[in-house]
Amino acid sequence: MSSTSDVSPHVRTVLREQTIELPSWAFANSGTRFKVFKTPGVPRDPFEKIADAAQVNAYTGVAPRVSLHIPWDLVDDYDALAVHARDLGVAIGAINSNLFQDDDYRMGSLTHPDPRVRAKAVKHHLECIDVMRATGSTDLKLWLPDGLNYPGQDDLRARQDRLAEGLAEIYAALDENHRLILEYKFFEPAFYAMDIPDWGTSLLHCLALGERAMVVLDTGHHAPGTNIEFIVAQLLRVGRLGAFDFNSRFYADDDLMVGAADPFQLFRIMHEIVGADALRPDSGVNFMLDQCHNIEPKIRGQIRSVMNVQEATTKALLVDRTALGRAQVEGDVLSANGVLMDAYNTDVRSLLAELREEQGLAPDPIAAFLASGYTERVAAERVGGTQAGWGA
Ligand code: PSV
Ligand code: MN
Repeated sequence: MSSTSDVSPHVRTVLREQTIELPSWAFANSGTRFKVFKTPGVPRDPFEKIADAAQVNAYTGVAPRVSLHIPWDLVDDYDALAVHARDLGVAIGAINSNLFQDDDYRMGSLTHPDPRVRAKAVKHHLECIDVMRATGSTDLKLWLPDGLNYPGQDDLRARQDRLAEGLAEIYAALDENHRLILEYKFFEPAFYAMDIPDWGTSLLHCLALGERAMVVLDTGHHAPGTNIEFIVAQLLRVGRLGAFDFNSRFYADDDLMVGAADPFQLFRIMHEIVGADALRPDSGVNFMLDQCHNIEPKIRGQIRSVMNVQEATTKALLVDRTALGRAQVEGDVLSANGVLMDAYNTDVRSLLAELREEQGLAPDPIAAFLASGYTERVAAERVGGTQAGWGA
């Protein structure tokens, strides 16, 4: 049985160095097409979103970056936003472009049959690259809603050609220290054929673009039953796993807290990450969350999510890889599976609490956050203005 009492200094160091990036939109109101519920104290602008994200970092110690979504996070002065973030102990992470909320994109963005619309979509990315320069961000993240609802609606191959052309223009505009990270999704908003439905399509485009183009794996973007850790292993093999958009799902792209629906899947994913030594800070894998907290408190939801990733990571680090390798070579199926299950079934919460205390943090981040009174304070302070929302 695995236990946490004899955890190696290496494991402790890896856990201390792990970082998880938070999405600015997780702190805004979100909902379903049925209802967006308002929550007192929700941020009214990107500065307040960053202040909330900084709380998550303050209590977990491992969430030092915030992804922005443009234009949801449009501000007049990005230098000021970056300074604000720095003052609160965080930095600006990936810049997400938005190709899904403009009427012009009804028939697609970078794949649109009309060159004017394609040029507009490229231009939006040039603006995002300017935001990257002002904020020090190094990842330009693209997700395309593009696709077809009906067979025959447009030419599948021509759309891939237009996409390749647009991506190449965007890639050429990046600075040397920038990466383009490209997300895929099997359905929604298009229902017949998405233009980047899977990791293979994303990877093909990344390979054509160049070394600084990488695939983003959003855990909610696969058909039920897909073996996601297999995709993780494949992308790591070819050095093209650029980032995760972590969340969890019961049905479709539910955007629930990572590790809530299927903690065992999250463990299996982290097992592949550990096996490929991809937890190293310089591995090139950005561990991001892409979640929406529709009914639960948002900051607390983010803290819980970060803790879920930490717990899965710790369990993956506890796998006895020597015993696993031996059992695999011997074809001892049940012992091999037993090694994994031993690690997965280990309670790592007290080890993580201990590590937090070593770093001068409270052992229980959620209790400490609740006791701080931050929620009540911002609810009293943030009156007037318009609460930010998914899509605003
Ligand atoms: C699309 O479903 C997606 O996963 C992309 O990452 C978007 O940017 C994000 O959701 C918005 O919530
Ligand atoms: Mn995503």
